[in-house]
Amino acid sequence: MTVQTIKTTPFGDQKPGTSGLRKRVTVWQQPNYVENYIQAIFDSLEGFEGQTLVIGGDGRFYNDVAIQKAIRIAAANGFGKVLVGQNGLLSTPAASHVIRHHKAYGGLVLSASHNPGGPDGDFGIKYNISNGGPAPEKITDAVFERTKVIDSYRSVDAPDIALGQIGTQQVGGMVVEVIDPVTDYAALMETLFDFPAIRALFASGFTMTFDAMHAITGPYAHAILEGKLGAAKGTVVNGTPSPDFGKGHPDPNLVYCKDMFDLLMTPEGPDFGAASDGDGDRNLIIGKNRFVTPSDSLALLAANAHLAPGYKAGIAGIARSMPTSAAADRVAEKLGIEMHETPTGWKFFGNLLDAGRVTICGEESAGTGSNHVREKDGLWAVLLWLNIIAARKQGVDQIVREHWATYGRNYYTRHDYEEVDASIAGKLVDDLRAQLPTLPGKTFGEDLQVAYADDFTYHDPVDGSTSAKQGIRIGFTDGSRIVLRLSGTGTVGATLRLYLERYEAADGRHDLDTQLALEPLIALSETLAGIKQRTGREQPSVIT
Ligand code: VG1
Ligand code: CO
Repeated sequence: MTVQTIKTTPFGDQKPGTSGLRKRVTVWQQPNYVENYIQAIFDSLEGFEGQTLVIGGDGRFYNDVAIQKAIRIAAANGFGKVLVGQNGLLSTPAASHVIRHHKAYGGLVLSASHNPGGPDGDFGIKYNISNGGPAPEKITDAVFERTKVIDSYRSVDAPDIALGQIGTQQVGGMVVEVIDPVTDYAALMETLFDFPAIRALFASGFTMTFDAMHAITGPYAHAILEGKLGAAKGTVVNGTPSPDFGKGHPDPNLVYCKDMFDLLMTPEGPDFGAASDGDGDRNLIIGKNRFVTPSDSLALLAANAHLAPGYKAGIAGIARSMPTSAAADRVAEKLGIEMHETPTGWKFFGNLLDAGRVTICGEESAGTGSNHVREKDGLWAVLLWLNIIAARKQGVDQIVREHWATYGRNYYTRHDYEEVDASIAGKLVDDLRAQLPTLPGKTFGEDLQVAYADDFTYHDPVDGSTSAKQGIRIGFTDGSRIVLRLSGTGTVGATLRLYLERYEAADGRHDLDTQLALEPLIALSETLAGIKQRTGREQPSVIT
């Protein structure tokens, strides 16, 4: 094998965000852009000679091109083996499982998740470590530093791998094994959930629709829901991955899954609806006449997890990202288990999961998962919901209502302002941060008294690391919260995310319209931050 060392010059913009490096496809298409980034990752790692690297992506445009480059660079850098999903496909949770199951050194996950794909869309690359989870900040910071000074990368002169062909091939001295992307993952799901009970549920006439959004979960959902669990053919819709997601936006929320929501609100509709995003790590859950907010879903899954065989011994603890509602905190309190609040992004859950301190984690952005992998997992959440429905013999609406009647309800919404001018957004956050010391003790309106106001700093209890400036929190004495932060996954301008929460006790009113219930907080956040006034936007781009 002849390793070539090829000269290159650095790009200034290869800073990984909340979940890897995400850019417009046209940015990735610049000569050496992919090569620089992958070489910078390998330059930031040690001891991988002869080890296994997992590679797979969500099938979006440029996936195949980037994978061929990655394989050659891996060979030239001395990896012993690459495991790659057939046709370059692996959902993000499946990639996490494959890394763990095959004891790989790490993996490259190629995706821009819920962002649109295609020649004008987004593409991304993320590095995951041997526990199967996203690299911690220590590594992503090192990668960024390396990208600023990189002057060469290594590759081998070898033909493309036949990604469609299951089995073993060679690139230079390195073995490349093309694996079925679904098999290992489906087997794992079977160990966690009561498949016979879910099969019986479908056999009894229970109906569901699962929208794969033309993205990665199609093959997984076909194999598991329709194949192993006997859901009717046609349960999975938009189930063939396409490079541009059928020109859609593979983000499973009420904006992009409006048709499914409407269907679930009609008497003729199915009993249960779910969807997942571009790379398969998010989930949307809608029961008949009942949308479940992701924050509530986290709390409900944690409270009922023991009904599934994989969690029958109970859960060790729960972690949620800071902007996620405190609904799960009440479950943890009742169960007498640990509760952790972490910054946004799954990489912050890894240490807690590895240390066995938490079993279930979740984010308000439609991400839930457990210690079975080190990524959030869309289909896992759907299967746990099905397991709970089968075990409790109740519909989603009834399960949700009983939960609120026990724990109270956390009304919750997120308002996103997308593609805002970055300097306006930055100044807005800076100005709000400057006001924070003056807020505690102040009362707004009749009864909104500020209990604390800060910019969230996380102290990782496992490795002692600190992550500062993770988002502004303004908490009130009645448990309400206003949270504001800038997105770390956008590719154009800045996205402002405003998160609002209000607690209503177990014997309180649980049937209010969410936006109305949160109206005083929405108005107060405009007074404090002035998003509409400063950006000139009349409305948020997305309300979840
Ligand atoms: C968003 C979400 C965050 C999630 C991240 C990656 O990040 O808010 O909760 O972990 O996307 O999800 P940000 O920085 O834009 O708010 V995915 O499905 O892109 O891997
Ligand atoms: Co995703």
